[in-house]
Amino acid sequence: MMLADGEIVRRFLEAKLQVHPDVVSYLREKNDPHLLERVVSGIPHGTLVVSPAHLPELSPVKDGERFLPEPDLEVIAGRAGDSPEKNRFEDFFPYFRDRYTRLAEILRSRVNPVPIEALVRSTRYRQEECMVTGMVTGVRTTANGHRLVDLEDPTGQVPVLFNKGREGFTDAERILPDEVIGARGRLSQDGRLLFAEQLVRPDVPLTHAPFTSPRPGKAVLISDIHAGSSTFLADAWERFAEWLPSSGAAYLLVCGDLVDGIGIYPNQEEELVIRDIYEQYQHLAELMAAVPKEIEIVISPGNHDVVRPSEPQVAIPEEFRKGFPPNCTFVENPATLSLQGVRVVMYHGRSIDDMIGLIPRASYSRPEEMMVEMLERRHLAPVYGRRTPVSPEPKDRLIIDPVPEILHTGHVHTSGITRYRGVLGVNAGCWQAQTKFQKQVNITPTPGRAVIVDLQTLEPKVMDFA
Ligand code: D5M
Ligand code: FE
Ligand code: ZN
Repeated sequence: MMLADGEIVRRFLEAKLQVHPDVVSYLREKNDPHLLERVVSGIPHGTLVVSPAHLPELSPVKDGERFLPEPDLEVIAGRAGDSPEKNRFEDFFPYFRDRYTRLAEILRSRVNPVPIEALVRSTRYRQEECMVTGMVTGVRTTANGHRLVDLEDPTGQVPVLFNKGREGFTDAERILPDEVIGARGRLSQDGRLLFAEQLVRPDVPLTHAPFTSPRPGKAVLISDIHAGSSTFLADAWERFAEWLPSSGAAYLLVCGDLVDGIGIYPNQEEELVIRDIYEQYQHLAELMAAVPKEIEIVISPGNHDVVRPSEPQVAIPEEFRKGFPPNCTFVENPATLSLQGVRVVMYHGRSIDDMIGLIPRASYSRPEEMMVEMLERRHLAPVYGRRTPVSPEPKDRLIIDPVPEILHTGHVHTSGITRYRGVLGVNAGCWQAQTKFQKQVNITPTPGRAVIVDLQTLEPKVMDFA
């Protein structure tokens, strides 16, 4: 006996549900009364119309079949328009206070701090074990190889010494200026120095259990297209664009350096094939228009883009968005997205340069390690005022909170993947061959790669189109 359309519709109406014609024809084709019952009973409360999007989580549907899940994209932070186009804030005191307060709050689950003023003023704490939290206002390595830190909280400042003989000293070797840390230790007899026994970073909780999507969905992560550059790898991109429709991806995330820009470095004209900034974005628009329209594209800027360099960088302005298809969403740098509930922090990654310069044994060939450094500090750009310009807004938008499922960066043009306490870190690489500058400083890029992540398992796969 065949299931008739009328019967199917009636069954839904009994359950006070309307039903999309595609769902009716799907169920008719399947001709399975049990499947019909499963669908009806599995629809969430409050649903008015049953659409094809309801089906995949109820019955296993393979990618490439007619009923692909509908994309479910939400921008949680860093929506276009969130930040001012020009730097509005000059006072960095509120910025640092917010950074300290929020990171110290995260530390509070593991550190029970004494205000630094009380610590140094009162004789009560002399040679007692105690804890402090503070921002690193200065850090150096002593002649004997120890790490000496100036630690400051809103009440005062104290020097903290991390002995190189302590087990796990590499954590203190990596202390960066401006990061917020906790320290447990004993105060010297004169009360002028804290001998640290333990360093505590805000970090990702050990109990962090990443969310995974209950229904199928995949996201493709890329960055650093550098449209307009003479070193843009059109052939590799072509192969990527040919693969994309069959990838099963519902999302494409592009993490900055969309175009090569103009006037970014001296004599850049010599390395451009498109010398007009509008035309560079036009070219990018053409590349995006060739992406299947069912794929939601999220585009955030980087240091080569047309917006203010200080972070958070605003979304690409309207006047440069002509010709982009409607499936493009422009966001800020950084931005936090939800893809079917899986949270992704997109951050171009300029701070990686600063961290590689300051952290012993760090390398451009392993950008994933710097993503771990970010997660440990719960901050995308811990070092203030070097090569990463930050707009000192009253709320520090570069703090990593909440902890996402995926951290997506770019900028260094080398690919790297890591998993840290359940968080997947991805740097896909770039679409630009080695530039003259990178040759001079010995940066060997890994161009032509995309990373596809399964949102049900958070498993990444590197695709090489070079
Ligand atoms: O940066 C690509 C990579 O090259 C990134 O790791 C920084 C490095 N780079 C590029 N230009 C410079 C200059 N002028 N100084 C130092 N390091 C640089 P991208 O953002 O694509 O240019
Ligand atoms: Fe780049
Ligand atoms: Zn960059």
